[in-house]
Amino acid sequence: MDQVIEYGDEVRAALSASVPIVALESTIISHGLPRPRNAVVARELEAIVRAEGACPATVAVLDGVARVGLDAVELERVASEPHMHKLGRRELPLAIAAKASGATTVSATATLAHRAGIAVFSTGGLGGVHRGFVESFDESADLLVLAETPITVVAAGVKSILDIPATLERLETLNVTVVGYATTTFPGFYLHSSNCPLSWSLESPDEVAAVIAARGALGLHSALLVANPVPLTEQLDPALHDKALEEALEGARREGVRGQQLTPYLLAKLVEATGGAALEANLAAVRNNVRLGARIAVAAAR
Ligand code: PSU
Ligand code: MN
Repeated sequence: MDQVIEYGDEVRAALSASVPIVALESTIISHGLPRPRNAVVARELEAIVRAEGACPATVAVLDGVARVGLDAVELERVASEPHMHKLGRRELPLAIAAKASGATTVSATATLAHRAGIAVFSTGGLGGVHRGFVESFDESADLLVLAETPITVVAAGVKSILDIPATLERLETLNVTVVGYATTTFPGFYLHSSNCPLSWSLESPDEVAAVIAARGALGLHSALLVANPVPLTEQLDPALHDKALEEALEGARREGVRGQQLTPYLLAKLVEATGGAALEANLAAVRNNVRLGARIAVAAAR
């Protein structure tokens, strides 16, 4: 097995027994969700995968070791250690060489999961093109990594703090295959729909598995993004969403927040400005994605 990656016991057993595996990112745990709820959520997400007959593989770097599959103590470290780095793919060699610890974003998680031979990865919402891109040039590294990593990512679209139409254009340019799951519009993360139309839609894990097989047969190197909307009954109230987002963006401008801090800042502000409702919608979206990811992994393994 891979020298640079250490596997958790459950993942090692699943790999050798060909049990379907779902990779889970850790930045959402360390930087995206408030403590101590984040530790509870981390365990809950793993339990959802197991309940569907698949094996969870939460990914992080601990003391310079890239880990695919964390035990209970390691998962707790990711949730509670104060100085976890936020690691995109480009930061992986730095963290490993410095024997540092950090949570992996979508770009780093997709990289390590693919290297570990894991086909499916569930998260909340992808990074993408930030509003005001023409001045800041802030576009998440998630997009470019998906362009060159043949993995299937289940996400509730991209975070609504972003410029969604611009992100969809970039996904097209980068040849990332995008398909709606039981929807004909791109999801809006906290919202069921962003109102941006999608050309393609699938209705079942078996249909997604058929697309994964076709992608493999073609030898494509780009990801498949399964855009899975938060259920309508669990979405954030759209009017509240728009108002809170306006406030959060204004706060970031005023305080000059940028770079790696921007996404965690905006997510936290939204939770604050909605009295916690944004957190509940975020969690509903993530749970929904983790469940679908497990069902897709099971279907793809058949
Ligand atoms: N989705 C969430 N919460 C998060 C993130 C996504 O619900 O915290 C994280 C992911 O790890 C994603 C990262 O890869 O934010 C993107 O950060 P940036 O925009 O700095 O690239
Ligand atoms: Mn950025």
